Parts: sequence; structure tokens; C-alpha cells
Amino acid sequence: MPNKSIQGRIIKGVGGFYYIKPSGSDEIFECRARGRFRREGLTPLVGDIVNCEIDGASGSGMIVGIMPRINSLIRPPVANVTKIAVVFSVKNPKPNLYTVDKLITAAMYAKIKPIICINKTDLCDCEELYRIYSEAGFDTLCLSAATGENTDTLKKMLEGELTVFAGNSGVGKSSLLNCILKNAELETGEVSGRVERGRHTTRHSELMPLDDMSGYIIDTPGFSSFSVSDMDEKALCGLFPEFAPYIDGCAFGDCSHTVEKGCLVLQALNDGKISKTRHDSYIAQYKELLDNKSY
Ligand SMILES: Nc1nc2c(ncn2[C@@H]2O[C@H](COP(=O)(O)OP(=O)(O)O)[C@@H](O)[C@H]2O)c(=O)[nH]1
Ligand SMILES: [Mg+2]
Ligand SMILES: [Zn+2]
Repeated sequence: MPNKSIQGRIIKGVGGFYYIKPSGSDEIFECRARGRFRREGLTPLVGDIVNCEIDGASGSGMIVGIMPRINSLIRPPVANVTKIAVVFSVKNPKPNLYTVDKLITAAMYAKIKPIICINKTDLCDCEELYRIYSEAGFDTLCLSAATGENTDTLKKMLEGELTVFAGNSGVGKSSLLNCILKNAELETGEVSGRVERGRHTTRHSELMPLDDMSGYIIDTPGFSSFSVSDMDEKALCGLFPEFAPYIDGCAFGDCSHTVEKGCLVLQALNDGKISKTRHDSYIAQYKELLDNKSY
């Protein structure tokens, strides 16, 4: 076999080996990374598009180049994420909208499109939650992994994307993925925090290809948030798409949209055009960002 060059995506990394899948092919190449990357402080990440040289004689491969990333997350360590399924349940566990809104903010900050996934809608109705997030301008789905409601619609939204499933433990991420992926048999069920942490450290990130369409998904045990702590609080309002029509018209150029008289965002809140829970999350996160700055 002659030597050859390939380009593909890293779908898994274990113990210094990377597994690379060229697009449109089912072949997987096992490669190591050039020492140069380590010296340059650059670690190949799951999700990276890489160029590799495959040695014809030995069949062994070497990553020789990493394409520029559109983004990279720290936890899970994955690059080039294009969508985030923000999963929460109507009940068991009950939704914590502040956690949900922080995840959405972090996604918006990383320029990753969120899909709001309201799960376990077989247990109680989801109208109010659906209204909050669809009216804020997000793709929003009422789902049930138990009955399969809307899981086909969710799958269609994942085509051609690299989607991270995020949300607190127990909300049904793995159950939803088992609905979407034909051959997945992900572990589901209530696990104690202790067991989950233990499992967490032993598990690595791995992209799961979608059946019969392009795109990948990644399940992240216990993953609940990623950091926006370096963000300027003034930029926060720009991450709430439903504020956009009102921001520019605010009475003062530096309006924080939290307490000011004449603030058009607060006016819209009073008029019911912006949801109270979303604005509450905005205020809480605004204060958090300010507090982080003042130590
Ligand atoms: N009633 C109901 N239970 C669900 C649904 N989805 C998941 N569950 C249950 O919720 C528990 C946690 O689900 P799991 O998928 O492990 O959540 P994860 O921690 O987010 O991956 C399991 O006992 C599931 O059977 C649903 O749509 N309806
Ligand atoms: Mg799970
Ligand atoms: Zn304002």
C-alpha cells in the first residue's frame, strides 16, 4: 500500500491515539499526533478536522495539521460544536430555569445555536415553558423520550451539525439519544452524584455519528454548564435575542436594563413582551459577572 494523505474528523481520542473519520467514508484511521503540537501547546480535540499522513507499509497514521476551529469547549473537551441541545424536564427533576438560561447564554457567547429541549412532557404539560422559549426566539421542542413525542423533529434539526447534549443529570439526555440513534444503548437511569462523578472521570468524549444523515452528537454525563466568566457584563444583554428590538432605543447609552427609568427592555418586560423568568436570569447573571470582577 502506498503512503497517503487524508483529511477527516477526530471522533474519539484515547491514550494518545486519535480516531479519524474522513467525511463520506466509514473507514476509521488510528493516528498519533506530531510532537510539534504538544510543544506548541496545541492538543488535538475531538471534533477537530485534521490532515493525516498514513504510512502505507505499517498502516500507522500521524496527524500533521489541524484546521482552524470555529470554537472549542473545555468541558466536554470538543471543538467545532455547531449546536447545543439544552435539555431539561418538566418534572423529575423540576426545571431550574436559571441553569437553563445560563447554558443558553454560554452557547450564544460561543456562537453555538441552542435547541431548547423540554423533556418528560408525558408527565405534565409544557405550554408555559414552551411559550417562554419560543417567544424568546429559540428553536424549542416539547419532547418525551418515553413516548417518542417530537424526537423525529429533533433528529431533523441535528442534520449536518455537531451537537452537544447538555443539561443536568436525570433530565433524559441519554434516553433522548437512545430514541434518535438506532444502535445506541446508552446507560440511563437515576445515578447518585458519587457514582456519576466516578464514571465521569473514566469516560472520554466521543462523537456519535447520526444514522442515515451527516452530523454528530455527543452525550456528556453530568455536564451542566461552561464558562462565560471572562465576559464583560455589558455584553450580556446582546446574548438575549428577545432584548434586541429594545436595546438600542434605551434612554441612556450605558443602560444596564436592570433598574433604569426609561429602559425599553424593562418597559417590554412590563408589557409582557419579555418573560419575567428570562429577565430574572439576566439580572442574576449580570450581578454574577459584576461580582466576579470585583475581587
Ligand atoms: N416519564 C419520563 N421519564 C423519562 C423520560 N426521559 C427519561 N426518563 C427517565 O429519567 C431518568 C433519567 O434519564 P437519563 O436519560 O439517564 O437522563 P440523563 O442523566 O440526562 O442522561 C431515567 O429513569 C429515564 O427512564 C421521559 O420522557 N419521560
Ligand atoms: Mg446520561
Ligand atoms: Zn435599558
